[in-house]
Order: sequence, then C-alpha cells, then structure tokens
Amino acid sequence: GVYSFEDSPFLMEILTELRNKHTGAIEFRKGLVKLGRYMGYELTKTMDFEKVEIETPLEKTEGIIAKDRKNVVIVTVLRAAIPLMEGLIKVFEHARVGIVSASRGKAPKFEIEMNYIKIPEIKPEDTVIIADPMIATGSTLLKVIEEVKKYGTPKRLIVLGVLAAPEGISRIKGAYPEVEVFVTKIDRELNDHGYILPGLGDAGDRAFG
Ligand code: HSX
Repeated sequence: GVYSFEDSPFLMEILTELRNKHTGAIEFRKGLVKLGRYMGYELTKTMDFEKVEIETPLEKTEGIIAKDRKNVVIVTVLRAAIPLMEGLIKVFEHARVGIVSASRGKAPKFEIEMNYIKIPEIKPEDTVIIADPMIATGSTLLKVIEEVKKYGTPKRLIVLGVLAAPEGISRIKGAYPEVEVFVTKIDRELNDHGYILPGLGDAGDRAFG
C-alpha cells in the first residue's frame, strides 16, 4: 500500500511550515522531528498487538501489549533523515538503527553513491522503516532497499518520507511491490533537475545548512 496523510490538518500544518522558504533551520528540524513522531504514531495503527490480561487495583481487565512496535529497525538515510529518525524513535523506543549514506549525482542519470552502510541484522519478525524525507526519482531508495535486503527478510518493509513525487513511488512499487510507502503527502511532479514540485527544496540543506 501507499499511505499519505493529506486528510490530517495537523500534519498538513507542519508540512506547510516546512515548505515555507522563510522557515529557518531550527524550525525546519523541529518540523521533521514532529513528522517522524506523528507519522510513527499513525504507523502503529497498522501494527499487530497482543491481548493480555492484567489486574488494575480494582479488578481484572484486558489490555494490549506491543508486538510489532518492539521489533523495529529504522534505517536512516543521511543526512536529512536524522531529525525524522529522532521523531520516530520516540514512538519506537526499542528500535535498532541502521545508518546509510547516499548521494545522488546530477541529471539525467542521477547515479547513487553509497559510501557508508551500517545495518543491523534483520529478523523475520521485524518491521523495517527506511526513513528519507524526500522520494524524488526514487533512485536513492531503490539502492537502499537493495542493500537492506542483504541483511534479512523482515515481516514488513516500509519507506517513510515527507514528500514523494508520483514517479518515485511508481519506481519503488514497480521494483518492490511488497514495500509499503508512508508519506506525509504525494506532490505534483519532478522538475528536470529531479526536484519535487512544489516541494520544500533540499531537505538536507534546509535542516543543516
Ligand atoms: C535527497 O535526495 C533526499 O533526502 C533523498 O535522499 C534523495 C531523493 O532523491 P531520489 O534519489 O529519490 O531522486 O537528498
């Protein structure tokens, strides 16, 4: 599936602030952390929980205990995903974290160079969340997914981003139909330089200068 959160005014308000060119680095980073946190929270609604019996000081009752939420691996794509991961980890506090670096070359080839890859072992019960704010041509994620798969086959493989271009989503779903995509919003299109429109500019530059 592909999920976006256009129907959430709260998330759209955060996105509006990120898009605005007058938003500075501090607020931009805070916005990314918030999106990580609240999209992570939305993600828990799609996860499996186990029923448990507990006792309140007054009587027995039923409750739930997290299953999937405790078996999460977050793969952070440097560098713009760092604040997003910070937010996600507030919801998935048990998460093991993988770090990869990826940089995209210029149009028209958009070749991806990956210089650093550190990913923990992935177990069959894991939900892997690859965090990258921007899914433009999808080239970066195709490479990252290919790497991630070398470390094991998870229960779910999720790509979590802020903005995606339709082209990028199609390429990822075309190559890996099993991958689920969670983005704040799907934007209109890519320009010739591979930038998402209307977009928010270069997320790494805006967050880190
Ligand atoms: C930006 O470009 C983002 O943070 C991603 O890592 C990448 C997305 O571009 P693409 O590979 O989807 O075209 O730095």
